[in-house]
Amino acid sequence: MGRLIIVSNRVPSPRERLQPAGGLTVGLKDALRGGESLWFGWSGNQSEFEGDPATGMDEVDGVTYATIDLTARQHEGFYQNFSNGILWPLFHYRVGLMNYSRRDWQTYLEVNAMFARCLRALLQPDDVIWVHDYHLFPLGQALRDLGVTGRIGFFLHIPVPPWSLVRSMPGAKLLLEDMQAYDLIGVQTEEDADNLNHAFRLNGLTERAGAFPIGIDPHEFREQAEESVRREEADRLRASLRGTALILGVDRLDYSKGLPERFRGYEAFMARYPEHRGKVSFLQVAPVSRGDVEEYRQLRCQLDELTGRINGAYAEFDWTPIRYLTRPVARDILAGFYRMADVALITPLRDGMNLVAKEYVAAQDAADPGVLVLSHFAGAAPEMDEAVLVNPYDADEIADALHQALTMGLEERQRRWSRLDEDVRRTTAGFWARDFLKALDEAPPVATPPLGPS
Ligand code: ADQ
Repeated sequence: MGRLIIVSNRVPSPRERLQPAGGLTVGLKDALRGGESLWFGWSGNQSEFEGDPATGMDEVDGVTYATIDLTARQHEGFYQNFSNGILWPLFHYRVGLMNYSRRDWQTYLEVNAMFARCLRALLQPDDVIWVHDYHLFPLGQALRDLGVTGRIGFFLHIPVPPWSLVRSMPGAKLLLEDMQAYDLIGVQTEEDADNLNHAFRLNGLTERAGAFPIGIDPHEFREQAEESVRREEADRLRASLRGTALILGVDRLDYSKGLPERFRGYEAFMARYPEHRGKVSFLQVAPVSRGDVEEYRQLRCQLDELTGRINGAYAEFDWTPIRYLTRPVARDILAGFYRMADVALITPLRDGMNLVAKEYVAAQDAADPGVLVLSHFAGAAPEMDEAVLVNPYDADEIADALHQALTMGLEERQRRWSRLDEDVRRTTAGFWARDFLKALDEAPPVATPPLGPS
């Protein structure tokens, strides 16, 4: 078995590698630990050097980290504008927020080709390559163009809309064709796989997508939550609640997460269920991400206004309906907050998976579990139908769901939670990575290695 090569836009920095990990890092931990492995991607730094950058290498716990810098121009065109300003909204079904420019498309292709050249120089013949996410759709083809014939897999962490929507991006067909270079393409849900395979079919290409829902490390997260609920921060939060029920939302500040709609849902809850006023507290933690993109600035203004309006209308001199934080809270502290929360309110308009939903379940106390209120449009929803599922666009439905969750008896909470927990414990991050890599190994190969000397 050759080395496992992980490629993602960002490689965790030496500091990030020491912190409790979320998302991709957790998912890959098992896979990276298995044998010799290398993780390649952008360092997070900018340099002014135009031309192929030098690759920085270091090794931690048997994993080699290989990183390159981007220039300010590449960072803007490839990362900010094309990946976050075009692909992100488009794949979250928000064509109207897509700011397409042909120049950014060129920079996107240029950076992918550069990634391929820098990575090619590090490769050995029997390496297995696993490329992650929308920043790197064309990377597989760029590697094939340089003569790489080994296994290359791709995993997309975000949703896949139908082709009729994706095709509104100029160049979409080229991306689809480039994706044929991958031996296997993993997406989060059956719906995503159907949409992508249908797009391939409509364009006369081969279907290569399969559903591989990502998970968490529930054992580690539960331990973290049990430990963290005894920490000083949890004590302070508990004291400040003064017996009110805690509704918790945790997201990156992103328009895909449905935050204004969620706040309006809470506002409807305050209006229509006055008996809960003064008896609940809604804590929303939403650290600013991508703060330099215009749509994200607008979202922040909108949330500032909504919070002010709702608090202004319903607060008492000794009670505040919404506590809204745009500063980050460390994951190990949040784990304790999850355990304390009576309700998790997770209502994305679209989400590839949403690992916060799974972390909330893992953090619960079996003797007195909280209730998960989850959007139908999170990738996690098809697996988590014991949650109280809501349409995030319907403020009244959110209000009803909050009332249902807060008045739910212990027996029903335990019944729903234990089914959710079973699923979270079965489909772990380690399982996800192993399952994908096994399927990649077994997929019909796209490229055949040249015959060696006879
Ligand atoms: P994200 O959009 O970042 O990820 P999500 O899956 O909810 O969304 O979170 C990933 C990780 O970040 C989790 O471990 C979570 O705890 C952490 N996180 C989220 N908000 C946080 C906050 N406010 N403070 C601290 N930590 C926070 C993308 C896709 C998702 C997909 C993941 C993994 O958008 O749909 O589930 O990748 O594939």
